[in-house]
Amino acid sequence: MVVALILVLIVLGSLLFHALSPWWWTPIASNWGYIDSTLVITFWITGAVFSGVVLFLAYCLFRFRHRAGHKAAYDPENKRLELWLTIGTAVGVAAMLAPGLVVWARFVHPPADAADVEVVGQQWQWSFRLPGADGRLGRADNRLVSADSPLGVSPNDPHGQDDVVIEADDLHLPVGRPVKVLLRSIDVLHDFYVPQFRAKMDMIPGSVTYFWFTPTQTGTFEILCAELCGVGHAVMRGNVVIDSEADYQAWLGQQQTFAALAAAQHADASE
Ligand SMILES: [Cu+2]
Repeated sequence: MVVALILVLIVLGSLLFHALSPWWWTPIASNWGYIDSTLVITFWITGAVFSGVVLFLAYCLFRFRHRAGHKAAYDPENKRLELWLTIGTAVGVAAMLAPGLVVWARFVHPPADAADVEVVGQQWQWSFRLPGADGRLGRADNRLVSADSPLGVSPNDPHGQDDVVIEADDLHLPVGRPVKVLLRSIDVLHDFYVPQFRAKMDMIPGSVTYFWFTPTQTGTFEILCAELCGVGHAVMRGNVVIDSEADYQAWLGQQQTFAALAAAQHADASE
């Protein structure tokens, strides 16, 4: 009897905690409202199943409690019940997985007008690269990482010369324009995650992963590394600053190109 009551309280407590929790997600600042909807569907299904199963258990504890003169009946198999439980579980699991497949397909198919932005992870900092005036990122390879080219941008690819290289600083992006985020890692697994954009993806040394999003709010949003990447993992932070178009152009005008950075390195070295 006491256990049945505790079970009911666990269900009520869980529902209240969910409804009143202060640790809810941050306000969304991208187009990925779909991802929130998918999570809400999962909460509804898992919440309903959790409440149903635990309340059923409490009911059984109460209804079939020991009473003098009552004897338990043994019913080893019930084909009809098993059939309905199997169908119910299959429908529930499919309802949780199907929306995710639809959202994922959209997440990795950038629109044709999305601008390329490269994010490079390394222990334990973020760097960024934007295509220059030619609109194309130059070739990059981890084997080309050197003092002259800390991100491994090839000095021989003409498309790379005008690339804007932003090292250990904030990335600025214009509001309302879709971006294709190209993710690279120079050393170990990292994961680029900005909670307000609802978007994250692993960065794998030797390959380029990508997703896209459209920032919908101006402001400063913190980047977290969401893949345990060594002792400095927790301090691997940065910011994405979403600007108005004019602020973005002003910021872009102050950034240095790969060619200018390489020239400055050589000038330093020859002093
Ligand atoms: Cu990391």
